[in-house]
Amino acid sequence: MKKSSIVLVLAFVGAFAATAHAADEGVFINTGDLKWGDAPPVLPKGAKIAVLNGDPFKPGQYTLRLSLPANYKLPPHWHTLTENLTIVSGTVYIGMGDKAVAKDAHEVKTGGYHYLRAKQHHSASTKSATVVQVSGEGPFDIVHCHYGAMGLRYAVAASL
Ligand SMILES: [Cu+2]
Repeated sequence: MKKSSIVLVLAFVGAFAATAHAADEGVFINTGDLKWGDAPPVLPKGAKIAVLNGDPFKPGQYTLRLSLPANYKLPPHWHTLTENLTIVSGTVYIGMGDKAVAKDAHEVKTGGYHYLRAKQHHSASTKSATVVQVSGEGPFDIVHCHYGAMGLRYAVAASL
């Protein structure tokens, strides 16, 4: 089970590496140019991902967007490196710690920003369809706090 999930992640990385832009002359993207695909299986079903710059799964700068449906719940997890989150549309609710407690979540609305230190435990959820932009230094990974919550602990090939 675990092995087959890992293969899926690697296939996903290859697909998006092909669409990642070489930034020699800069990157100029409008919303309509974004190429959306299913997010890797380490994320709960329903999320879409578009890579704007770089390869999020390799060392170096990256920018990606996640499109999350209404009532989406990303269980408690952490990232090896820092994360910058900008809310493009909708609202994301970010809870800190190992348990997702809805009443304690920070509400970050359209245009809002969230910075997360490396390895801070947190969770995220939505009430309506929401698009967030994530940027930072790759490789971007997701490590679930509760092993087995998603059937796969790591989202990035470099961590496997
Ligand atoms: Cu996160």
